Amino acid sequence: HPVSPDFDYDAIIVGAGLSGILSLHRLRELGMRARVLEAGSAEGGTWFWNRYPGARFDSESYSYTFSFSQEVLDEWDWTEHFSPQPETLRYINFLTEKFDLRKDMQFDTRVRSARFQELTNSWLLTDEEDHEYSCKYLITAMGILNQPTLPNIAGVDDFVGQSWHTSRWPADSTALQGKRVGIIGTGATAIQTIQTIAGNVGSLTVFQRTPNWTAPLRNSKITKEEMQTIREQYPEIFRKCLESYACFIHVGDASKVSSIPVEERIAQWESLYELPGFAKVLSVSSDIFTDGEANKLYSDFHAAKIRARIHDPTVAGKLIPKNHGFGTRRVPLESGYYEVFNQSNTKLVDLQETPIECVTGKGIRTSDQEYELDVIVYATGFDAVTGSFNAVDIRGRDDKPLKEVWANGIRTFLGLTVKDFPNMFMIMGPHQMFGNIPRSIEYAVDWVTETVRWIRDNNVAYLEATEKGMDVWTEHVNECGKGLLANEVDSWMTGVNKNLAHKQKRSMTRYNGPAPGYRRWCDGVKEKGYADFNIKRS
Ligand code: NA7
Repeated sequence: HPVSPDFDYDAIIVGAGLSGILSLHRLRELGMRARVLEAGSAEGGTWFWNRYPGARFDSESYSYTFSFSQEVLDEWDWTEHFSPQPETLRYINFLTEKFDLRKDMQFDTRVRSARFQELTNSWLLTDEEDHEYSCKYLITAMGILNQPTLPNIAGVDDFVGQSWHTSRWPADSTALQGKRVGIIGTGATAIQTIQTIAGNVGSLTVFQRTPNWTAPLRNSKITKEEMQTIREQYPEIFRKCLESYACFIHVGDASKVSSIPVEERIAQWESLYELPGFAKVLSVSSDIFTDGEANKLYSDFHAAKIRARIHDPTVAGKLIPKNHGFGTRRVPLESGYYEVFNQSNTKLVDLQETPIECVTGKGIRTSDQEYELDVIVYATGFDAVTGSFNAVDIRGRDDKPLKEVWANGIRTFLGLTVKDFPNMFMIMGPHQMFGNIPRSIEYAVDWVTETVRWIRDNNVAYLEATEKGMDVWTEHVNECGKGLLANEVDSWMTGVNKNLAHKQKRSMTRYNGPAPGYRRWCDGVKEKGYADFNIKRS
């Protein structure tokens, strides 16, 4: 029974990644007519677009899996502790088929605008081919890293060889064989790419502006028997994730670095270093995230690990970060990354010593020489978090652009809603808990679904955040971020992208408090009958 017979759909969901898939499934359970509009030619979102060699989870597959369906948990087998992209995409295809979601998904449809219609309290969307779609609820499920950015370097278009951004990797996997390849960037994406392609290319030149801290992933296969054991542990895994600060399975440690005798501390760090996944980031004394001295000690420990793996001490020195401590940017995990720099076909170009001047027809020119290349790979990151919103002309009440509302800093209520944008709900919007993303998606989708159900069952036309709600929440988000060393460092997580003129200053893009606290606050808003919202009765 459609609730909004005057509109094309009850709800439109923008994006067919994990957020969009779950939103569609949940809204259909409510009996709603929902439609997913997706720019890509199939479902998958981040895992559809990012097909670069070596793309994989840095979190345990079984902690990143959706927990909402016992049947899926029973039927789906993960084959690696840290799933590679093709397997994750197959998992998403499996979900889509299992719940017969594709019939309500429209691919190759890039949404150009979404405008709130005050007369009818509805949303009107247009795509790039000028088709229009009307709906009562607008659900944004566009992902936090979906607008790739190329470097703001002169000559990018002059290069005569092949070049691409990592999130637009060509289908031909032999493209790099024997070629002279240059890669710009040393973020999580570059690290996975570099360690995977270095053995196949003719030569590899890595252009590094800022080195990153990275440590061993320690991936391995999951046997059928092991998967059975994991399956039995699912309730425990999800409980641990729910109780932890950022929804990961790794248990945090509230001790202070300085409170542990040196020998004991080193022994603890050595054993964490041997563990798979983020244990070495999340299970260490948590004051490494807030106390510069504690952080320095732990950073020195990792610097020694890096030095021990690189033959040439000068190269090792360049690979060790100097201006930010371990864990103050997203720590990528690696499998043989440092050893690549011991290979004779690999060269590290330190752009702090010799900055790039331009891309030329033949390759890349730095301040001291020109590197001739056949292929340039841009692992240069994304216009993160707000980029996906800015790519669509979203306008609320009085035709007010969302861009304008956020021009002087992001403001939201719960990271889920914005004043003047009635019935617009954001899955993984700014100011939301990111951490272990699928856990955060499941919470946000459930909150939004229950809210939409409440709107329907109470004959409400719309819910809209209030000015006060946005003030209180934005202030809370800012408070939670105080004292974290990560917020004193430029990164996509602090809203900085040096390739974009408007993203040179740090901003609070994400919720930095504990996930259980985030959920308590959002649950409280529901329990109070949404009294913190402006409610318009039908
Ligand atoms: P990131 O983490 O934003 O990394 C982008 C990298 O590209 C980073 O090393 C940048 O150096 C470098 N970069 C960007 N522009 C330039 C220019 N103009 N010149 C030289 N170097 C440049 O993106 P990723 O795709 O690696 O990872 C994104 C997230 O995906 C990651 O955190 C995981 O959560 C998954 P900089 O540090 O800015 O000096």
